[in-house]
Amino acid sequence: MSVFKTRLKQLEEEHRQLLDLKNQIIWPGNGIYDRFVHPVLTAAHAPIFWEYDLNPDTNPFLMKRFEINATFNAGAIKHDGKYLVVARVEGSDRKSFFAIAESPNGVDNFKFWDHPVVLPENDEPDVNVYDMRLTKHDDGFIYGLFCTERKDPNAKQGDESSAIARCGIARTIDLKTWIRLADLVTPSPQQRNVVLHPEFVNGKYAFYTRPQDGFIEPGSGGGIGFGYSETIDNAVVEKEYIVDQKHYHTVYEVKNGQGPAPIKTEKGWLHLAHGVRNTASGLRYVLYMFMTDLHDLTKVSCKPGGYFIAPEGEERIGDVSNITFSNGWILDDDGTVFIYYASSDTRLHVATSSLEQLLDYVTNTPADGLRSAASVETLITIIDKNLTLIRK
Ligand code: M1P
Repeated sequence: MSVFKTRLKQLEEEHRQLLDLKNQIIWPGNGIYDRFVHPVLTAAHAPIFWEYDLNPDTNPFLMKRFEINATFNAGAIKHDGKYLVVARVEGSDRKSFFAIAESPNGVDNFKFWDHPVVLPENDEPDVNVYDMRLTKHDDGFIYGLFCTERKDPNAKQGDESSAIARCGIARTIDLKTWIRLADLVTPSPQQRNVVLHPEFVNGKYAFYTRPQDGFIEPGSGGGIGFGYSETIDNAVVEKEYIVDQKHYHTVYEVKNGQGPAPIKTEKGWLHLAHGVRNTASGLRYVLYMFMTDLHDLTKVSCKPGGYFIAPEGEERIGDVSNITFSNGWILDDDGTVFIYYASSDTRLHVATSSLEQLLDYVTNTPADGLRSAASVETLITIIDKNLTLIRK
């Protein structure tokens, strides 16, 4: 057998084994959610026919012709009984694009659809697109809001890294054909992590935003904002109300951002977000949760202190290390919640929980007391209650 055929056979066998791999819960967990042994999506999940030219005449060495570097930050939705993620797929050229992978159960056997998403461009072409949040809106469409990045036209000569981030908007019915709408207009010079609220609010479209002064540095921005637009076709948010601010000496000290669209519950809207702080080894991204009032979407009604998910073990290492990021979750009919989170801008994982557990977590976990002494006080309350119970 030729080297070409031998290698191809081996590649196909390894790929098949990866896609067939069953995932297992890591016990005993923390009672809030379960982590799983294997990531659900990695660069190695990319179909062989994406990366290689499979014609021995034009590719006798069976070389990769289009290398996939990473698959991470994915929007998520249950559609036609399948668990779908719209992953940020990044090639070795650093460009990201979107591709859908589906699983029969939400925790393993994710398989990419044959083709990536063909996202129409508008008049000002995107240089890079990433981090799509999916929202099934009351108006009947599924929306994908994502970051569109373009070079800063005012960058000084020689500055090849300054960029402008805006919120791109596309909509679909079947997740196959996408219609591109105008980018969202807001008062902030930079926007990432923009999410469409699933319901009309007083007849208007409502958006979670993240105002920011610079591409990386939030400056006077940071914080999860909220605003309204009369239309979605040429959406304009004239005023951003800050719902959840960055705060000194917390896990969201430098900046934060809404994760997926919030989930409506009897007690309020359940939110998953990421918080960022700076350390000697760079920015650290963790996930945290909070709840907003059913009748006042700008009012935080509950907020546990600290992080919900932080990078652990191999999750800590990747292209941009020490990062957990989530922009997709699925609430299933039986109350199971599938939380898709990426680690270190490299791979995608799932954690499973239930609405009941998440509501318990959000409403009963002590808030951040914002001082060491307050943390000690909280801890002593827990210890003393437990000691009374144990020694009874
Ligand atoms: O590299 C970490 C994350 O950085 C950005 O998030 P934020 O806008 O909150 O800083 C995004 O580029 C995100 O994709 C990335 O995971």
